Amino acid sequence: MAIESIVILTGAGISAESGIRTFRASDGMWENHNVDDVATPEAFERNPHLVHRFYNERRQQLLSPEIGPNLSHYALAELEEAFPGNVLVVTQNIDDLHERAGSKNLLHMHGELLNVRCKESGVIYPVEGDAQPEDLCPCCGASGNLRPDIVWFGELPMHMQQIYSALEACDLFVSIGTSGHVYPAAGFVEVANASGALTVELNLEPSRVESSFDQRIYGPASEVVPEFVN
Ligand code: BV8
Repeated sequence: MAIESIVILTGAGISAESGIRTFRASDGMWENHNVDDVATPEAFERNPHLVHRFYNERRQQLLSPEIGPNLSHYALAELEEAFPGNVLVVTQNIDDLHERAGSKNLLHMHGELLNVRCKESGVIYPVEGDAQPEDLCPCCGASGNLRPDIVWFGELPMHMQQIYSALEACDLFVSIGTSGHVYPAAGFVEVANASGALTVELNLEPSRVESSFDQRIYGPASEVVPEFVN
């Protein structure tokens, strides 16, 4: 079967070797923060300072000089450049490492750490430093309206229409560095299977949905991804 369209789903595992902690590893950041305290709309209503601080800490880490794309991010950007067909990266990650490695055809389904969003208008603004609840929103001039541009638990992920169309049309679906805990992302492999695509899991260890894949290759992303792509 000629491969003309590839969809690649990435999760926290692809950024692990760049120094960004995953969610469910032993040292995962959820350990010192309960998801319900920092990653739900209710948490933000209840304690916007805590939630902004949680994302400010992660933004500062992402912007620190020692954090950068690893070989797997570059391999995906090179694949997009070299492949004659279509390559779409759908990332659950909120970091900008795919962008820094050169990926262009990229969708952040869970939002972006380097942005904030006006709760009222939905307008998105880049943020470099720390964001605070008191910050005045540029579009409505009010404070308290700017929230992290993040999809929290219980919120609808972004770009879902475009993602499902791409999954239904793809010949190859590759999942990289995700544990298969979080839906709807963990269900994408089933959509790809239903559309007749070849499905491959590249991960450090079997994910929760490993049995849904046609092929599975395990090892660190910085080794396994460049090998798979080349
Ligand atoms: C929604 C932003 C509905 C926040 C995130 C019961 C059953 C099914 C679903 C649900 C349920 N109860 C609730 C739900 C829905 C819920 C959900 O799935 N909950 C789970 C936990 C049970 N989902 C939602 O709420 C989603 N929304 O369903 O909306 C709806 C419908 C209509 C209208 C309105 C609403 C929204 C989910 C998005 C939540 N936001 N992120 C933030 O980042 O702060 S999710 C968060 O988890 C991150 O985005 C992360 O990417 C994502 C998934 O985690 P992974 O990426 O997989 O990371 P993890 O640590 O788990 O795994 C890392 C993997 O990498 C491991 O497998 C490891 O082995 C591997 N690895 C490690 N090192 C390496 C490596 N691999 C390769 N190389 C290495 N070096």
